[in-house]
Amino acid sequence: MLTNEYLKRVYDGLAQRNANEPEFLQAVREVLESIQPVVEKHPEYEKAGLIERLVEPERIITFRVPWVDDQGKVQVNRGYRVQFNSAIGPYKGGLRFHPSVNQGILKFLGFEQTFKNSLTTLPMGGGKGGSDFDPHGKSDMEVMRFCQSFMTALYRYIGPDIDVPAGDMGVGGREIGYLYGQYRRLKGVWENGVLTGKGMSYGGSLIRPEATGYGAVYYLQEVLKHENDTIEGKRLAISGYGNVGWGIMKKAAELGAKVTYFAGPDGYIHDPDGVVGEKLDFILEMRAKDPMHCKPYADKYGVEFVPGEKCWGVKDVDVYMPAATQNDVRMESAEKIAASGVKYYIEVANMPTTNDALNYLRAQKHMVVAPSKAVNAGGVGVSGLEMSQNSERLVWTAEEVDAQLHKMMKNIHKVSAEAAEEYGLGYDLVAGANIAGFKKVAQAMYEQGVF
Ligand code: 2IT
Repeated sequence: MLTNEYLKRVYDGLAQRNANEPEFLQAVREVLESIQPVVEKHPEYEKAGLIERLVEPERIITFRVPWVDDQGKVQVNRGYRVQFNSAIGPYKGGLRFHPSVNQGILKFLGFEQTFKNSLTTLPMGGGKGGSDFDPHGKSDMEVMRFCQSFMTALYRYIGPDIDVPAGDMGVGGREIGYLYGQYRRLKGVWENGVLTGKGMSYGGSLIRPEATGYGAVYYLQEVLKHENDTIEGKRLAISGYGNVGWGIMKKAAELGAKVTYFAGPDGYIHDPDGVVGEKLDFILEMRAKDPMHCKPYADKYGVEFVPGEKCWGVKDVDVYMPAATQNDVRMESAEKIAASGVKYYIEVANMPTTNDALNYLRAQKHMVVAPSKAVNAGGVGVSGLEMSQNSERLVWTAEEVDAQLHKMMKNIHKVSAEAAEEYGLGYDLVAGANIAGFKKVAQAMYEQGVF
C-alpha cells in the first residue's frame, strides 16, 4: 500500500502519463511501496524532486532497424535504448531481442536494473535496450545483418564510460560478437569495454555465461543458512531452461541439490532423479535444436511430461525458482504455490511475479520470498567484473571470478536483510533489496544536484 502523500502523488502522476506501460508502472509501484520508510526519514528528497527524477529515464533512444533477409527483402524492426539512471556509473544493462519488446517493457527493465546494479556495489548505472526482432528461425547471416544495422544506429550513444549493453533474452554470445564487430568497425577503436558477455577471444569474462544462475544458487544458500538449513538434498522446481535456468541446474547439482521439475513453453518435466550429469549437456543440445520444446527430455529419459502446464503448485520440492520471464506467476499460481506448503520462493527472472501475487506470497507466514533484483544480480555483477578486466587489460581465472561472484551474492543478501531489519521489517528480503539499492542511488543523485 502506498500511504505516503508524496509517493502517492508521484505514482499517480506517472500512472496518468504512462497508462500504456503496465509493466513499468508495476515495477515502480513495488519499489515505491518498499522505500516509503526511507523517504519519510529524508524529507529533503521531496524538495529535491528526487523521486520524480528517479522514475523518469534520463534519455530514451528509439531508432529504425532496417535489414535484408535471406530472400533479399528489406525488413524493418524497432530498436531502443533506455538510459535510465547514471548517478552511480555508466548506464549498464542488457539488450533483449524478442517480439514482446516495447518501450514500456524496456522501461520496467531499465528501472529494475538501476537498483540491481546498485546492489552489486560496482559503479554501474541502469539501462536496458533491445528490439522487437525475433532471432528464432532466422539464419546466422540474417542475425548478423540485423545486429550490424542495430549497432549502426546505436554506436554513437554508447561507450565504455557512457553506456555498456550486454545480453538478455534473445541476445547471447553470437549477437554480442556481431554487435561488437560492427562497433569496432564504425569507431575504429578497440574499446571492448563497450559491451559485456563477449567471447573469450576478445575480452569476455570466464563464468559470465553461468553467472546469473550460479549467483541465484549462491543467494539461495544464504537464505537457507539464515533459516538454519542447507542446500544438500534440496529439490528445486524452476521455470525456464535458458542460460539462467541451465546455470541453476548445474550449480545445484554441484552443491548436492537437484532440479527435479522444469517448465518450458510447451509444458513441464518431472525428473525425480534431477537434471544432473550428462543430462545437463542434453539440455544444451535440446535448446540449440528447438528452444520452444522441452518434451524431448521426457522422451529421452523416460520421465513425466505434462503438456501445456507450469509446475507451480507441485508439492514434492523444497524451492521454487521462476527463471523464465516477467509475470510468469500470477495470483492463480501463487495460491497453488502457497497451498503446496513449499517454504522457499526465490524469484530469478526479472519481475517474474505480478504485484498482487508477490504480496500474497510475502504475506504467507510459512514462506520466505526473495526478489529477482537481488537474486539475479550476479549476471550483471560479473558483467561489471568483465568491465574491470577490460579496463586493466587482464583476464582473471574462473576461480577468481567465481570467488568474487560468491562474495557479491553473500553481500547482497546481507545488506538486504540488514536494511529490512533497520526499518523494523523483519526478514523481508523484497523490501530490503529495494531499500538497499535505493539508498545508494538516492544519495548519489542528491549529492550531485538537480539533473
Ligand atoms: O537482466 C540483467 O541483469 C541482464 N540481462 C544482464 C545485464 C548485463 O549488463 O549483464
